[in-house]
Amino acid sequence: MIGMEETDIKRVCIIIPTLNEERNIGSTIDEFREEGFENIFVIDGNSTDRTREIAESKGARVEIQSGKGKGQAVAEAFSMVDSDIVILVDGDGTYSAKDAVKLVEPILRGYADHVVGNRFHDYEKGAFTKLNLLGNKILNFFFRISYGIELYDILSGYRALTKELYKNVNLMKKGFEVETELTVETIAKGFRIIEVPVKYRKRGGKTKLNPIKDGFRIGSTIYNLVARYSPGRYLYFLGTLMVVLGLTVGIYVVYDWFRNITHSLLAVLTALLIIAGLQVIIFGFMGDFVFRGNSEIRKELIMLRMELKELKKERK
Ligand SMILES: Nc1nc2c(ncn2[C@@H]2O[C@H](COP(=O)(O)OP(=O)(O)OP(=O)(O)O)[C@@H](O)[C@H]2O)c(=O)[nH]1
Ligand SMILES: [Mg+2]
Repeated sequence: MIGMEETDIKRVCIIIPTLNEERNIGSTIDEFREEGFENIFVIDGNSTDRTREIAESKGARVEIQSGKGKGQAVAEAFSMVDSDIVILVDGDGTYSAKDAVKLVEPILRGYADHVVGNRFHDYEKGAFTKLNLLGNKILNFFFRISYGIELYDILSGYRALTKELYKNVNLMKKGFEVETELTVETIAKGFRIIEVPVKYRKRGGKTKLNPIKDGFRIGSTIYNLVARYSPGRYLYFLGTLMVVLGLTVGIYVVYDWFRNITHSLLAVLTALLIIAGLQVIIFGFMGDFVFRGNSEIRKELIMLRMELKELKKERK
């Protein structure tokens, strides 16, 4: 394989969550094998078709998840594997194993902890339904304005993560919010995330995703997790709202004052809204400052803990 040594390939585990994917799981595993990956882990959601049988016959390790949902499956898989790097990929045949090297390279070179395959550069006709494409664009836009981070495909199912990261993400969401949560956990804990372009093919077999229900769930997850990344952002918003309101009332007060009409109470309200609003923004700013410092320290502690663990292992 171009760009990856055999020793590097051995450091990678491919994790595939599946639920009734008998149509695609076999070819998905075959493709990764062709690229040289031997460590393949299928976490199955109790499929009622031949998914597990096929995966096992292809030599993958297969486990049945203890709970329900893709999110729970991913969290459980992270606790069961121990490789330096994991690649997370859907078992529906939509991603190409040839792109795996693109995901792993930035990690091997040491400039990312989390690499996401961006599907929007090169997708097959029909791979996204119109609704899914629109929903994806809206959710990514919503993510960018909420977090101020330039990512364009936060819901991609194809990504690579370092051990430091996947052993330390806190995954509470059970379903299709898992990609959002993985992304937010990465930036909240101070790890580096980047995107690389990947191919995206049309799905064979039935989707498990409900675009409306899951779309809204993902949207509310993006909003609800803002506090994990930056608690101050809520306050920026509130403060800005107060200042804008204050300015609006203020303009009215000044306008009338030129016409010799005085609104004393409204003038007081204007001053209060603007001053309080500015204070709320400053509180948000200070809150963020403290939070970011903590997040740096947390990251350092995580690294230290991992290094200690490795040391202990070596001693044994
Ligand atoms: N273990 C497990 N896997 C699941 C579960 N739900 C979905 N999956 C798998 O997660 C992967 C992604 O699910 P998809 O239905 O393809 O969802 P999607 O990729 O967001 O949507 P599409 O664009 O329709 O493909 C697939 O490999 C599914 O089989 C679940 O509850 N448990
Ligand atoms: Mg899919």
